[in-house]
Amino acid sequence: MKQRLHVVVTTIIRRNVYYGAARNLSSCGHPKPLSHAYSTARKTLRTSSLVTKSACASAAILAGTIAFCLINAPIAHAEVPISHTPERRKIRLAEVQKHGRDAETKWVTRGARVYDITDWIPGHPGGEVILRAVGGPVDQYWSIFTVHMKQEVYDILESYYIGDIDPGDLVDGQVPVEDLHDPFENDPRRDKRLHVHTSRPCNAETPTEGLGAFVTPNDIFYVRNHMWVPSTSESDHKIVVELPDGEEKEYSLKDLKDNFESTTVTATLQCSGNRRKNMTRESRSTKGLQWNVGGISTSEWTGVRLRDVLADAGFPVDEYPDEVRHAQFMGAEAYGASIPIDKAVDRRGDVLLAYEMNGKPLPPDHGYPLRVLVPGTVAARSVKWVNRIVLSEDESSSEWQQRDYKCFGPNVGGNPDWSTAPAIQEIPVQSAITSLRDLSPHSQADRQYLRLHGLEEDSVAVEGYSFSGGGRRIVRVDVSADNGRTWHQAELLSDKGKGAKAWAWTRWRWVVPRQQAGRWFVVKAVDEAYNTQPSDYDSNYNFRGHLTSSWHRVGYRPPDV
Ligand code: HEM
Ligand SMILES: Nc1nc2c(c(=O)[nH]1)N[C@H]1C(S)=C(S)[C@@H](COP(=O)(O)O)O[C@H]1N2
Ligand SMILES: [Mo]
Repeated sequence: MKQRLHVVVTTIIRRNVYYGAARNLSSCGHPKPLSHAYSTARKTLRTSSLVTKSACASAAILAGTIAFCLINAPIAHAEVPISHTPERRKIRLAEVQKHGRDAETKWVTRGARVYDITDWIPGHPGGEVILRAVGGPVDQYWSIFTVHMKQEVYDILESYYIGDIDPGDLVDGQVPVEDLHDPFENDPRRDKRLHVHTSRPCNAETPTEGLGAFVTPNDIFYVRNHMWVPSTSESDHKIVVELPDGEEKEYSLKDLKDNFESTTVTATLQCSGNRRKNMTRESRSTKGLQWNVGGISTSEWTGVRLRDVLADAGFPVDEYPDEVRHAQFMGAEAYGASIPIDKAVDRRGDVLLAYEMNGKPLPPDHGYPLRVLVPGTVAARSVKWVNRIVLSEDESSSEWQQRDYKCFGPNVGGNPDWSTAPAIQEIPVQSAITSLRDLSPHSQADRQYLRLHGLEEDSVAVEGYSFSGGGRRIVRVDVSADNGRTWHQAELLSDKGKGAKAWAWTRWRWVVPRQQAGRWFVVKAVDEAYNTQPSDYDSNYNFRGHLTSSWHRVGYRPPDV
């Protein structure tokens, strides 16, 4: 209840103090209106959150009430005389460009209008990433960060209006394409074998050949980017650890490599959207990228233990106060997420600040030069290009922690109360068929393979992966050649991964005489807690298609003979 209250009140504060109070101040002609209100409200919240929950709630109620009064009070300055509003002046694009990152006053454009957002920047809820847009248009960024596409945000921007772009600089009323800064300019070239869903930002599946190997080759490891690949380098990259009392400690990559023991962990990462396409096909439409079975890959990750770094930064990793509950991670391009503190400091949790994949520096798409690796947890928490860690009572405030990567009941529509479901962390047991292959005793290679399995007739070789969250081992994989009427146990391959628990997938295979093969092959796995996968999709449906893990079915047609 208190938690609910906290969230509700926080929302009131955001809405009213941030927007309302700020807007009122701005209409009085206050010089530092919005960012001021924003930062004050955010600081109050942050500090109060570490006192006690009830104190926080009262502080929040008070602030919310003040804000409510403010927003509902008659606005004394509502009728600002026309002469007080800034002149509508014509501004050349070349002049806008001079007000970039290094300029004293920073401008942006939206459509054909120009804004001086200098005062807004320090309080921007999305942080410093806003600087990417200054000196040019925000339009292309806002179409990536769609959280801006609403009246409240347009109103904030309008309060910084200073003039219009000179029509001579526009083509069809728009800023010409060559003057738009390309957010994706730093994205790398990618392997052609990846199955691409979107390229800007890049979202691409591991092809079948990658799903067949225990360790996925780096260049065909699936890619899931919400935005662009930020430009970072090993020599410049820094990571800041912020302790609960606000104290900060900074590390360069060299500091990490020189001063901490390096560790290697074999871990599978699975996107919570893996197999979403299966849910859409077998139940109904889901919102999100339609991943098939390739939103999952495995690597040998090398890095330093997060636990060791937190201890070095002064955090008592074995005996910390109950109020510290989450480790938040920020990525250099603005992505963010958090994990429970217990996982972050668990001796056997193997959470790493990783700088290598399969013995090579992380590729740009996978977080170069540094990413978090949270084994056994949904991949959305393994933040790439990580540059800040905050230990806090609260989860990350990012939309990927608060308003996405959560599951709801099959009946819940597309506009849920996000605060009512927990953020996905450990993931459920999963398995999929990645290949069906006909074997014939007439082929010499097949004949040898068949003999290994005690068979001499035409057969089908079935292969795939199985995996469970939390380091839970796979203990059994059940397979069926007749759509689940009769079952057999697949052979589990005994690949050895590194790490304290079973963080990597278990590959399996099965060879079955073709005579027994019906229309559908099916697989389901069982983990060491005897968790297993749901048989149907309807009962497990959620509108975002997260954590699709129902029995995987693949159609089969015998070859024409
Ligand atoms: C130029 C004027 C801008 C204004 C007035 C503005 C305003 C805002 C506001 C009000 C929010 C909070 C929205 C909410 O939570 O409901 C927000 C969030 C955010 N903004 Fe901006 N923004 C601007 C530019 C940008 C640009 C150019 C970028 C990226 C290049 C950006 C990135 C973000 C991100 C990543 C978040 C949200 C992060 C999260 O949910 O954790 N913003 N912005
Ligand atoms: N900084 C950052 N970290 C991120 C993401 C991102 O977009 N930006 N995507 C997350 C999601 S949803 C997934 S599934 C994994 C994908 O990691 P990969 O691209 O290395 O496979 O990264 C996670 N970490
Ligand atoms: Mo993901």
